[in-house]
Amino acid sequence: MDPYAPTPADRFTFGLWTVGNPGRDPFGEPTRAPVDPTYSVARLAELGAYGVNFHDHDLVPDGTPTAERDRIVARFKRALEEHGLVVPMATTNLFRDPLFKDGAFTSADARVRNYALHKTMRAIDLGAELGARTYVFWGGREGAEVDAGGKLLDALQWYRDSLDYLCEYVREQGYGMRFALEPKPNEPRGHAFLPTVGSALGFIATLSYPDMVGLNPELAHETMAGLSFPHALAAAIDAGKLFHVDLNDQIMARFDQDLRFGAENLKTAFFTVMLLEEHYDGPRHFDAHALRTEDEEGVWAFALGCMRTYKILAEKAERFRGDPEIQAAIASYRVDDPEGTWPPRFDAAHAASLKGREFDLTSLRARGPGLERLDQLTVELLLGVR
Ligand code: GLT
Ligand code: MN
Ligand code: MN
Repeated sequence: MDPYAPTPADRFTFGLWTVGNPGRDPFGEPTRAPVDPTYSVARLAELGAYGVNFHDHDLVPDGTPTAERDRIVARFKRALEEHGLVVPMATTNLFRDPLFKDGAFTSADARVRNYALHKTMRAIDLGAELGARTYVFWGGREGAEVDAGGKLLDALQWYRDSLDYLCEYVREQGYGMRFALEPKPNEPRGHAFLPTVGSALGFIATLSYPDMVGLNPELAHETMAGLSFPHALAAAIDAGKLFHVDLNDQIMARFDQDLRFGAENLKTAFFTVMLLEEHYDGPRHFDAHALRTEDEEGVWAFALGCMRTYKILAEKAERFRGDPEIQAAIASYRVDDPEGTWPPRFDAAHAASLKGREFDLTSLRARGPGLERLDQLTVELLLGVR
């Protein structure tokens, strides 16, 4: 048996918008035909995926009459059952419709803000109907190109008011869902509100139901901001806020690429997998799409590639943890202090003695921690020669 063949136990998920991406870009028309969501369900199940996620509009186009909506949902549910896929996460498309051009929850027009709540509640109902436990908020249009409208502080308050309202809605409905905010620094807006994992973490603490709200960090988005994704993940894990994750790849300081997981930076992907394998038990969601050059076969090669690379890196992570030379190098990198415990317990006497302690600064300055060798061992492990 192929050890890297994905199975539902691996909990890999894709968005309908990912494998259904038609290969449109700002300069060119789609290169692939639209895909029926039930076809994506069948093909993803065949490849060994666990689930599929969607925006309201991916499944039920905006403006669909109720009877037609119910027919679409029933047909989709049957496809999920037939192919054994689940829907762990759902979200709202608050960026496609031109009325959201200056924001949804942060539009300066209160009618648009109310419409965003209206649309999101209906989309939450749809997610709940299909079993979603996590609800993602990617603020695609929440941002600005110019600040002459003077709404910077109001926008954050409107965003907060909207999330508080929607938390109340989910509680009142008894859906038991959690919200996951997905930061992104820019694109489509010039400057997005809540641009990074760090800013979203600070914002969550100001909400009325902070326990219901966490993060959906995306590898490409932190990379676009010039930040390290493993560092962002660690911050989310440390805060108990890693509710979901968007895996893909990205070249730093470029337009949003959403490349196949591991396509660009294998070391970042490796340390991402290490953290997830040790600290996260939710779905491994790929928010990426096939290159615009590809035909349909390229799409399924892309999807399989994301999952295989994750599994190969998970195996490498296990080897890393079991590699005696690597573990010895880590052990000698981390040094205990024989003259003082860590963490120190503060009291006045301890502080006085620590202030009076003589440190051997010369030897501390001279010590080399061995990181060059340790990192090279990691590279050789990834290259398959150990
Ligand atoms: C869109 C975006 C993603 C978000 C999706 C959820 S939609 O494709 O680029 O990063 O996760 O709204
Ligand atoms: Mn993205
Ligand atoms: Mn995403």
